[in-house]
Amino acid sequence: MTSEKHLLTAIDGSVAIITINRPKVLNALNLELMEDLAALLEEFDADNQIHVILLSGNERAWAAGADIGDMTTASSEEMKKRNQFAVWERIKSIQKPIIAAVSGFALGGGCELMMHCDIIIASENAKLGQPEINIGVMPGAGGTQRLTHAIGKSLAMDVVLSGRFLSAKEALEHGLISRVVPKEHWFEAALEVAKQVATKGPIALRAAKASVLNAHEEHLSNGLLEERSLFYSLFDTNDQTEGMTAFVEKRKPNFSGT
Ligand code: CO8
Repeated sequence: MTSEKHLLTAIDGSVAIITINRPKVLNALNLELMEDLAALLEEFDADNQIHVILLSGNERAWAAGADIGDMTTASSEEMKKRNQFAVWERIKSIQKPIIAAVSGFALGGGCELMMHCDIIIASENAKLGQPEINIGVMPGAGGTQRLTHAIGKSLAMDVVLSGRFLSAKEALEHGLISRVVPKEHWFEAALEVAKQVATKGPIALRAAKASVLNAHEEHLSNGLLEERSLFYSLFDTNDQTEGMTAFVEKRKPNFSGT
């Protein structure tokens, strides 16, 4: 399997477990990882022995976002050519339930990936947010849409515009995540939920997932396209280059508004 390095897999009964494994960069999501993740999800989606997929990170990070180093000098045209969102569409199309086991940081693209999952089990230490604004851009993989849908306009604006992180407790209170579990056994608790869901009828599981998603997908499409277009446009600004370069150089950005 091409994904051995940055994605680990295991099978527990009818639960497939995928672990994001780039701990040195807090599981930052580069394109290669995302391609392999989509391929693995599709593989498990087509496997009759698998009923539920559990997607996990490590204790310190679920995923701290898209890999900033990959985008620092990219122009809007280059970003469009990369067509990175095709892979997110594939993840969106997975029919079996995906359960997220989240500990530590779930930020930016990491938070967006988390929101593509169907049940989100978070450790009490989880820190969730869309801090793209700190590096001169905005969410691009559905963050402004799914977050707003989940927690409402006022708090979503706060999170997206201030870049602040939500605690697991706050996220639970506002409906972003499904359950908060003790940090000592966050993974086991999520696996337990996955195993329990996996005992249900697989056909009914797929139908129920599709139906719940239908409750808001209809309104999602236009919002996602508009978000993507705005996200791309920011890659023609000096503030994007400065914001991302500052992160890589470990200094505060000096935004010029150009
Ligand atoms: N990309 C690349 N490297 C990262 C990222 C990232 N997103 N996050 C952390 N790292 C690296 C750090 O550079 C550092 O590397 P090194 O040890 O080589 O210096 C290592 O991970 C550990 O990080 P820190 O030393 O910064 O750890 P701290 O505990 O001090 O801070 C934080 C943890 C707060 C999570 C901090 O690392 C941080 O702010 N990270 C960036 C968070 C962020 O801005 N995420 C959004 C990224 S942009 C995005 O996701 C856009 C998505 C658009 C859709 C996808 C389409 C492409």
